[in-house]
Amino acid sequence: MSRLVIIPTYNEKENVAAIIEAVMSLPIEFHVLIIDDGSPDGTANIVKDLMATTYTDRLFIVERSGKLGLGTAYIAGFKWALANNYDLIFEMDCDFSHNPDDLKRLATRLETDADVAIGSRYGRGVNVVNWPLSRLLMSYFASKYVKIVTGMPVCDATAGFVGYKAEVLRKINLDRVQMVGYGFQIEMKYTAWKHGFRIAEESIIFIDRFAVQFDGGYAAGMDKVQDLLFDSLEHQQDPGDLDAAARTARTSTDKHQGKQDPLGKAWP
Ligand SMILES: Nc1nc2c(ncn2[C@@H]2O[C@H](COP(=O)(O)OP(=O)(O)O)[C@@H](O)[C@H]2O)c(=O)[nH]1
Ligand SMILES: [Mg+2]
Repeated sequence: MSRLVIIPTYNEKENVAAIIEAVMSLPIEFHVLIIDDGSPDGTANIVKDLMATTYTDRLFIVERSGKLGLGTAYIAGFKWALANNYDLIFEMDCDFSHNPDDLKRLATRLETDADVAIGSRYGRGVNVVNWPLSRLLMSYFASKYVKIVTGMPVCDATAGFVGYKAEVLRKINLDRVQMVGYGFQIEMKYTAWKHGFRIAEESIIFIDRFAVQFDGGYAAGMDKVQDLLFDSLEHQQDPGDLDAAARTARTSTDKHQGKQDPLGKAWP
C-alpha cells in the first residue's frame, strides 16, 4: 500500500520541517506532498532543501503562485496523488492541530474496513482544544445539522483530517467539486457516501495553534452553513446523474466566489 499525506501550507515556516519529520518517522511508510501557495515566509524553500538533502524520494511539492485557498489546494493534491498512483491519500494541516501519529489509525481503517477514514473531533464528545466557545459551537452544530439534513452517518462532517482510498477520489469527479473552505470538506464526504463508500470515524483530539477571535456571531455562521449545504446538495444529490450535474454545474469561481471563508477562515 502506498500512502501519501497532502499538507497545504501558507506561511508555515515554523512548522513545516517538524511536521514532515513527524510523518516520516512514523513506523509505517508515508510520502508527503506539500501544496504551497507562494508563502511569503519562504516555506517552500525549507521543503525544497529537505527534498534535496533528506527525503529525496518521499517528499514532494506543488507550488502555486498565490493564496488560492484550501479547497483547490486539496483538489490539486488529489489529482497529483492519482497521477502518481498512490493507494491511500490523506489530508492534514501543517500546524499540528492534527496529530501526525493519528495517521496510523486512519491508515488501518482504510486497510481494513473503510474507504474514507475521518479524524473526528466529535466522535466521542467534543475533543477540541484552544477554540473559543463560539467557534466550537458553530462547528459542532454545523456537523449536527449536516447529519440531520443529509442522513449521512458522520459526526464531524467538516473535518479536515481525512484519509481516502484512491478509488474514492477516482470516482468523485474532482473537477465538479463546487465548494471551497469547510463546505469543501462536507461535499467530499457527502459525495463519497452517496456513491456508497464506507465512512469510518476515528476519534482524535484537535488542538488549535492558538485561540482565534471569532466575531461573526453564531446565527450568521449557521446561515452560511445552510447556504453552502443546500448549494452542495443541489449538485451532488444524484451521483448517478453526474453528467446532468455537469451540464448545470457552475465553476467554483463564479457562483461560490467569496463564500469560501465567510468569516475569514476555512472553518468550522
Ligand atoms: N496551500 C494553501 N494552504 C493554506 C491556505 N490557507 C491555509 N492553508 C493551510 O491550511 C492548513 C489549515 O489552515 P489554518 O490557518 O490552520 O486553518 P484553521 O485551522 O481552520 O484555522 C494549514 O496547514 C495552513 O498552512 C491556502 O490558501 N493555500
Ligand atoms: Mg489550524
